[in-house]
Parts: sequence; structure tokens; C-alpha cells
Amino acid sequence: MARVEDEALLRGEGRYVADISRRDELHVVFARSQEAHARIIGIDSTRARAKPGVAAIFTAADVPTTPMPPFLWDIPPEELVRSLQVQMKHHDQHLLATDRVRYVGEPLALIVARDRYAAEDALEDLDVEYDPLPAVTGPGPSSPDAVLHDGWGDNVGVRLTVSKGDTASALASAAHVVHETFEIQRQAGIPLECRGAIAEFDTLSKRLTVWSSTQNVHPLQKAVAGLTGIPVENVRVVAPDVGGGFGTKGVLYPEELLLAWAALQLARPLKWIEDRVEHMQSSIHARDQRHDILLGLDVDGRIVALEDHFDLDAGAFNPLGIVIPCNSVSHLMGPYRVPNFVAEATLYVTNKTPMAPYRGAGRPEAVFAMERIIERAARAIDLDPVELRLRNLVQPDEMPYEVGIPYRDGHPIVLDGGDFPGSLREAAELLQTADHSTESGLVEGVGFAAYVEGTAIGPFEGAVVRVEAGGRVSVATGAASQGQGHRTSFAQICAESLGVRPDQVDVIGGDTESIRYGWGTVASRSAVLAGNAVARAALRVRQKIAQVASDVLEVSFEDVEIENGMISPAGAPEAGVSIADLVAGLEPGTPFFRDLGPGLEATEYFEPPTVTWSHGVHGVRIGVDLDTYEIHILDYVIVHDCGRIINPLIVDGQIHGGVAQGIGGALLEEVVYNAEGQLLTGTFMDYLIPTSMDVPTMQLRHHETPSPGNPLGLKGMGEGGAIPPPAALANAVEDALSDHDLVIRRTPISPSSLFELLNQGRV
Ligand code: MCN
Repeated sequence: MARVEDEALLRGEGRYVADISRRDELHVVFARSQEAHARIIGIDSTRARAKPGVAAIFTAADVPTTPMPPFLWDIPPEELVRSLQVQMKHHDQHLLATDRVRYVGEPLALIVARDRYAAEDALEDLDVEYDPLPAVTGPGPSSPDAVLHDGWGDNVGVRLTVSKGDTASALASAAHVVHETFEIQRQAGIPLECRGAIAEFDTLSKRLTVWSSTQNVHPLQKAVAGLTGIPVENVRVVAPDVGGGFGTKGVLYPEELLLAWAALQLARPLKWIEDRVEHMQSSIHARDQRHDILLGLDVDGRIVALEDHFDLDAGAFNPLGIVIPCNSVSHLMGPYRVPNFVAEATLYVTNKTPMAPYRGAGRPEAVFAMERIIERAARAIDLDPVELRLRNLVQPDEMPYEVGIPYRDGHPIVLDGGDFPGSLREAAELLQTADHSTESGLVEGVGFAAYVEGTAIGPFEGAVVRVEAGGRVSVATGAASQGQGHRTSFAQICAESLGVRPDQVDVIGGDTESIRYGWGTVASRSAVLAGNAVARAALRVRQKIAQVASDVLEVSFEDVEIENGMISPAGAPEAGVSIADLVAGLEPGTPFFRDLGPGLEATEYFEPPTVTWSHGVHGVRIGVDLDTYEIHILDYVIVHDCGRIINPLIVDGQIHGGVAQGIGGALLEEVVYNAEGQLLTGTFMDYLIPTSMDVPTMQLRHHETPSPGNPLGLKGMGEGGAIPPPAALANAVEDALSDHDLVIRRTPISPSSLFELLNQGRV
């Protein structure tokens, strides 16, 4: 089924936050720190206030001093904290910087004016005096005056350790031990639409409405209510069309809270639309990990132990606590049998933009470290890398496979099905072998990377399914789409469970008014959580239909058939009634209403026991141009398994998009700061993203091993495509250049980095 949302979007008829205007609205810009680390001596807004059209200027002295509230998973489960020996320091992040700034782009003041021009003009006249402090631009020890948060003593925000077995002894007695360091650079999610919000307080009804490009309307509703003191039921948060999020819009930011608070103070609608430079400076960044990893093998090439110590550079604040270090740790062993394992993660705060999940959220980093060390091990023992993987992959008959460490929801990790070796073999068969002849002017190489992905984390998501008066069906969920095609896939689920056509179903996501509780779209969770809630609610509605229809049609409950919105006795479609007629018989004043209650509507919430595991293998053939050091992708294959598939077209599109971002991370994208903590990659002139010229046609194969963890058998997949490309591409480049004995230790593998690697000591 084609995506129902596309026609309007392609015609330019989408309605994004920037397209919404409210009567009497004022426009907001944020003054942001231009220093990476400094004490604020003072902010003088006298000149700025005098500018024409300025309505108000708020600094930290004017706004609530309450720190940013918790959001999503920033408080980890108790038992996890104990079992991972988590040491986590707490910090307060204020809505506006109070006495100190900690990164370039940190919000300092809110300028409200009659239009954006007036606000931007006033911004130029805001006088901020700083007393610079030493900037911390990377993990590691720092001098006392460079400690970011008061009372911390150092800049270590989180330390955690996960282990099983006896890794030290296993490594000591291993036949081969390979040791390497790998680094995955700082990146940004780069949604097409930057962030933005509008807040409007209605003085008559005392209701506050916020339109935001957020991925999580309900958590934002709660945070706005908490800050403003308005009862949560009087706060409505709506995410209209959203042009991509990728995790970037899945955290709580000060800007939208401040907008809501200021709209209340001024009793005027306020609008803020982030521009791209602002986005690069102050929307979250991601990745930025350094791994020091050892792999031990026995004489037959079987893994005996894995040890990894890694650092994360979190930027100035750590909004999601242990989420990313935990994700990396949980995905390090991947689809492999690893009897002895230890991983230690250390998260540092630095004077950079805060880090949070971006498509993959700790998994691409783990897969890069693991798949690269496997590749190095294969070379060290002179074994085909595919063969080495095959010797170590968990076999289908070992499923469900207990990995032996906990997931970040506190439950043990259990890989719940899939044919890992089958996927690798198929990918290897699909990928054309490298042509080492160099006749084409390119040196060719192939690389593979395998991954597993814990998807669909709880706690819950819900759905309201209702048959409207005219017979159309509406579905509301707490999941909010940023491009994932929920309107299509949830319509399909509802249609199948209820017995209507998908085109009879209208899906509403991202509006707190349409469903009471919700969590949102992050962590590849919507298909499983919202999807199963939709199915359950639709089935309950179906039951009521059958109950009423068995009376109306004078057949038994079991003999009621519902198909394409028509309800009929089994085998006699001509004797049917429409769903619209049936719902009319449930209005107040009808006999059925008195017996069965009004209308056809059900609300259900789905709480999964724990995550469910997708997996896949990517294979790539590349050619390196030894004149320009460019890498050309010649062939790209993907074999993956996300359980039962709702919509193959959407799943293909999700994978294509993910791979495009993975290629960006492998070859092009990097957020770069200088030694003073100034951002050097503030525009697309410097931050390179892949274009259609860089993204190849892909061969895609789906396997469908139903998940045992939910009635529909689904596993999530929205992130999977982005996870293995950096590892697969690095492996391929190393294969192409195997004569040169080089090790790709970091991404992006840019032409200049390859040039340096190939000409070490010669330039
Ligand atoms: N699907 C399916 N069959 C399955 C699993 C999923 O047909 N077995 C469909 C779903 O119904 C949904 C889509 O595939 O339409 C993605 O589903 P899911 O894996 O549940 O992921 P979410 O919907 O929760 O989306 C979140 C995920 C994440 S975490 C990031 S980051 C990401 C991604 O989705 N951001 C995206 N894909 C994105 N795609 C777009 N266009 N924009 C983003 O911001």
C-alpha cells in the first residue's frame, strides 16, 4: 500500500509549525552564548529594549529558576543502576544560562518583538559581558577551573561497567588477541525542518496550546504544565507535520518551555522558528565515542572474550543519563556468541552542545567497534571475514538466546529469533565480488557488518479507535510521526483488525487532545507499541460490532462477518448492513445504546514485557580512486529481519533513509570544534551531508521472523538502516587497500583522511 501522507507533502500542502500563524502573534529569537565556557559578568538589555518593535526581553533573572524537568528515560531503573555499578552525577540545567555558559549556542535570553526582523535587530544590541574560562573540548582529565558543573570535582558524568564470565583469564589464555582503538565522530541528526514552536494562552478558557515539531507531545505537555502551573488537562501540545526528527526532536529543550511560559506572561501568542545555524549550534549532537577494544579468539577462530573501554563526549549537559552508554554496551556483542565480556563506559561533559540519541543511539558506535575488531581479527589470523563471522554467529536453533547481561530496561537481554548466519550468507551471495584488477581506475574492496537492535522499549503506547457517525474510523495514538508513515501503517493495522478498508481509516498522531497518555516516537517503538495498541482497540470495537450485528442480523456472534466496512451473516454478503448504519443504532435513544452503551469506541494501551530484537547484515562493494582518494559505492546489499512487516514500501524507505544517514556518518559528516570550543561546522558548507549523488541503489531482502513479544509479531526497524553502514564501509575500504596495511580507526573516511593514512610519513 502506498503512503497516504505523501501526496499532500509532495504538493507542498504539508502544514509545519512555521506554516501556522496565530492572530496577534509576536516573534521570538534567542540570544545564545558566543563563548564555550565563561562566567557571565552581566547582560545589559537597555539598548536592545530601545529598539523599535521590541515587546519584551527575558534573561535568567526573569524566568523561573526551576531546572529542566526529567524527560523520557533520564532516571534509570534502580536494579539497573545496581547491576551495572552505575555512578552518575546529577546537574541542573536552567532554562536560560544563569551565572555561567557552557557551550556556544546555549540560550541566554529571549527577545520578543513584533516580527522576526525587529527581534533579530534587537539581538545585535544585547550586551553580554563574559569572563572566559578554559574550554574543555574533549574527554579526559581537566584542571579544577575547567570543571563544568559545581560540586562535581571532575567532568565525568557517568561511569558504568557490565561484565559476564572471566574476561581477563579468557584473554590471557586465548590463542589470538587483537587490540585496537576506534573512534566515531560527533554528528548531528539534520532533519530537513529545524525545530520550532508556537505557544498561545487563551485567557478566556485558561488553556495553553503549544504547537511544536517535537517527537514527544505528551512528555512535553507534562513538562509545560509543570513549569507554568497550568493543569495538565488545560495544556494541549500538537505536533503538526514534522519534517524529520531522528532523535534531535526527541529531547526536552529549554526553548519550547520558555515560549510557553512567556506566552502566559505576555498573554500573546509567541512563535519561534529555529534557523539552520542555530540548529547546528544548539540542537543536540550525537555519536562521539572512542573505543579501546580487545577481542580474544581460540585456535579455530571462535570468540573467547571481548573487552571494551570507551569514552563518550556528552557536551555540556547529559539530558538522557545512561541511555546512550547503556545502548552501546548492550549492542557490543551484537549477533555473536561471546562467553566472556566486560565493557566500561565513561561519559564526560565538555563545552560542546549536549549529546542525545540520534538514529541508532549508541548502536552504530558499538557496531563500528565490534565489526571493525572482527575484521582486524580476520586479517590477523588470515581467515575470510565472512567465515570468521559465520563461526561466531548465534545459530537459529539457539534462539531464544540469553546474552547474559541486562538491557537498559533492567530485563535480561534475550535475542528472540532470526537466522543470523542465513542473513550473512544471503548478503554475501548478493554482493558482487570485488574486482581487484584496478582496470576501472578504482581499487575495489568489499565489507560486511552485522547487527542486532533492541527495539520498541516501553513503558507503553496507546490508541483510541472510534467509528465516527458517517462510518469512517478514526485512530488516535501517542506516537507522533516525523516521516515514518504512521498514517498509512496504523490505518492498515486498524483496517485488518476491524474489518474495514485502510482508506476508511484516519490516523491522528501527535495531539494530546486525542488521547490521554502517550510517550512518543523514538527508539523504533511505534510499530510495536502503538501498532499493537491499535490492533487491540480495533478488536474490541469489532467485538462490539459483532455483538450488535448478531442481534440485528439474527445470527450467532461467531457468524458475523465484517469486511470492507460491511457487516453480514457468514456467506451472505447481500444481507449486510454498513458500519455507518450500525453506529447510528448506538446513539442515545436507541435500544442498543441502553444495553451496550454509546457508539463504537475503544481505548487500549500496550506495555511490552521488554524490547524485541531485529537484526540485519549490510554488505558493500566500493572502489577507491587513488588519484582523488574518493570512495565510490558500487554495490550495496541489505538483508534484514524486523519480524512481521506491516508495510514493505515503508520499511524499504526507512532502510534507504537510514543507510543514507549511515553513509553520511561513514564518509562525510562531522561536527568540528576548535580548541576554544568554537563550532567550525555551522553550515552545510562545512558540515557535509550526503546528496542523491552519494547514495547508491540498494538491494534489499526481508526476512520475517515474528517477534514472540507482541501479538502482531512485529519488531521495530526505524533506526536499523543507519546502524551498520560506517562499519561495513570502513571494512570495505580496508579490504580495497589491503596491500597498504592501513587501519581505518575513525570516521568519516574523507578523501583527506585517506590521503593521510596512505601517505603517512611521506608528506
Ligand atoms: N514498520 C513496518 N513493519 C515493521 C516495523 C515497522 O511496516 N515490522 C513501519 C512502521 O509502521 C512505521 C515505520 O515502519 O511506519 C517505522 O516504524 P518503527 O520501527 O516502529 O519506528 P518509529 O515509527 O517508532 O520511528 C522512530 C524511528 C527512529 S527512532 C528514528 S531516529 C527515525 C526513524 O524512525 N527518525 C525518522 N525513521 C525516520 N524516518 C523519517 N522519515 N524521519 C525521521 O525523523
